[in-house]
Amino acid sequence: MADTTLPVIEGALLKVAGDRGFATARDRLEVMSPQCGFGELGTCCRICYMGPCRIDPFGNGPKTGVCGLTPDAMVARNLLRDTVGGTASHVGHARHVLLTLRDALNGKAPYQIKGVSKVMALAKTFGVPTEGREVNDICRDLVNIALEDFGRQDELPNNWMSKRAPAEEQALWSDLGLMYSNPHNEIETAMHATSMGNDADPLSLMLRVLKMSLIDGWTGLTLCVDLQDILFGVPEIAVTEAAVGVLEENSVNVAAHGHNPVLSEKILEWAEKLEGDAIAAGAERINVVGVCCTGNELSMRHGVKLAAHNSQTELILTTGAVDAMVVDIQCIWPQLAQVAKCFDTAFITTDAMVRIPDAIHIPFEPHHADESAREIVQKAIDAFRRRRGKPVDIPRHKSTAVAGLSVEAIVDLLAKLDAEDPLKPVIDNVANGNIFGFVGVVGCSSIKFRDNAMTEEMVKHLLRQNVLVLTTGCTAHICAQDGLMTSEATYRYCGDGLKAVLEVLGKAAGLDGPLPPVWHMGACVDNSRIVDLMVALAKRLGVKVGQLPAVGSAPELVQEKAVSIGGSFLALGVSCHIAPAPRILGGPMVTKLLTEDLQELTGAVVRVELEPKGAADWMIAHIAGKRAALGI
Ligand code: BF8
Repeated sequence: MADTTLPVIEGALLKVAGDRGFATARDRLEVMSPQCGFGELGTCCRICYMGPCRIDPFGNGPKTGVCGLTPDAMVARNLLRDTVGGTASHVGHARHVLLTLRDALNGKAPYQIKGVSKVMALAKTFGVPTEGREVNDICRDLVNIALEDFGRQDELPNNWMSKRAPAEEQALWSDLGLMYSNPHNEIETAMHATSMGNDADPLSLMLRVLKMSLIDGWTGLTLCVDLQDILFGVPEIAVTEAAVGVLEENSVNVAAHGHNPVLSEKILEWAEKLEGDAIAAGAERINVVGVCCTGNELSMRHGVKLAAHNSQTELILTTGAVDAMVVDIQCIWPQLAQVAKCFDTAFITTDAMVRIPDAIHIPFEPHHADESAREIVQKAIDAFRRRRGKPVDIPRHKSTAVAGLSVEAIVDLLAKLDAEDPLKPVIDNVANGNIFGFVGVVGCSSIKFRDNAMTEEMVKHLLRQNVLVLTTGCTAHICAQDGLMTSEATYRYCGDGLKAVLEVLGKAAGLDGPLPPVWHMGACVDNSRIVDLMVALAKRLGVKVGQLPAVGSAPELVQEKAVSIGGSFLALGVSCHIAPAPRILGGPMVTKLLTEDLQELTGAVVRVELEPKGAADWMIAHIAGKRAALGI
């Protein structure tokens, strides 16, 4: 990147790794560069064994694959497989939570229902009777409705989508043939359609991309989050801290990394239960810290401190201060086991799907959650015993951060201003321009963009223009580490209109200052919370979601999951900024479809901007267009 504004925390972490002689992902990327141009354009196909085929759309080489597949079909097919990868990850996570909830209700898994209010709200949505019934019975009905979605073969609309998604948008999706029934069947169909000799029509393939993304949105995210809230509680506003400085030299540091709170909630519980053992081992306490999305889950519900986002995971291990890193699913770099080995850190995998050479594998499944969690925390205490007296190097940087902004927490807060009509203060301030618009800044942290602080800089440009930023995933870590989830950030970065609104909200929340301008709404699955908030605002205004002055942005895309999440925003009519470019540029028709013509289908477009200011400027202009269309 031309501009180097390396965030101070990254700088400190890279110095520790360098001082201690570790090569990092940056070094591995450098050796790898330049990366494959065909891959970047999306015109590399290795689906059949007549290939691999490579099309250079700008040169004089082959214009189709050996089978005659066109570049547009090739990029669309590859994009669909990316989307399947993302959707399968979230749907798998959702199903695991569903089965855990079912087993908990049947007394076969040691979890209790903590989100009674969520059970009641969902019962209303799904028409489940509540009068005179036990919470667990109501919940069993909800579980059965969810289970039906995973088993049905009748092609009737998916329960969760048809009851949770807004009706007008569903009518559009129905017209476009995007409604779905059983998510598993659709994942199978998409893999089948993209295997050699099936769908070769780029438009048909791109509609499949949108359909797969909707499955991600309504089953992978919404169903998952609804059920997680039932099991673990609906997040409430809480103050936490973020960045590597949350590690404590004299405590047993347990880093929970991955995505699924079914594991991390138990680790937290057993860390409390085994505190005495840790003290007996010479530690001050057990310090559970959060990494990536499971960290976000813990910070949202318990105020657990956030240690690192994805591109910092290997770096925090080089401090030598992490006694155990326990991981579940998704975004776990194999390299972590190698770094852990150098420090005698207990790097513990727990899911049969995530086996990594040199890791300690302790199978964790909900039926025996307590036994496994106890063993894992015990391993951390043992590792602390071995670490005592050895040098650690923990950069002191950290920031306070406000987390826990679930839609329910936001509405509760707004109800203090207007109990009858909680969304009215927001609507009024959007109408008068104090809130110019909303951007959901979501997704990953990428070493390709960290050196110019892409996310932080882009967010600051948005705040100056009175845009409220909603965030999840690793971008939430980035914002938290940079102090963007503090009252000071409101004073320092926001335009006057947004500052005034946040001052009123901060007072209502009982904070010492204004509410922060970047709202931590959770993990990547919690993007459904951003959607829920937008749906509620649109409903209150009587418009479609796509008409709101709102945009999505994934400024540091890494994972397939971010692709399918982006697709779910597009299907809702919410335009998305993205960096780097998705791997479609070798297909001119697909590129035009996503950047222009999609406007005619769903009302949304994709925009690639690689620099923070360019990205913010485009979003501001796009929001201005939406405002003008609304007449505000
Ligand atoms: O689901 S933001 S790098 S940790 S994919 Fe992964 Fe990306 Fe981080 Fe969470 Ni989301």
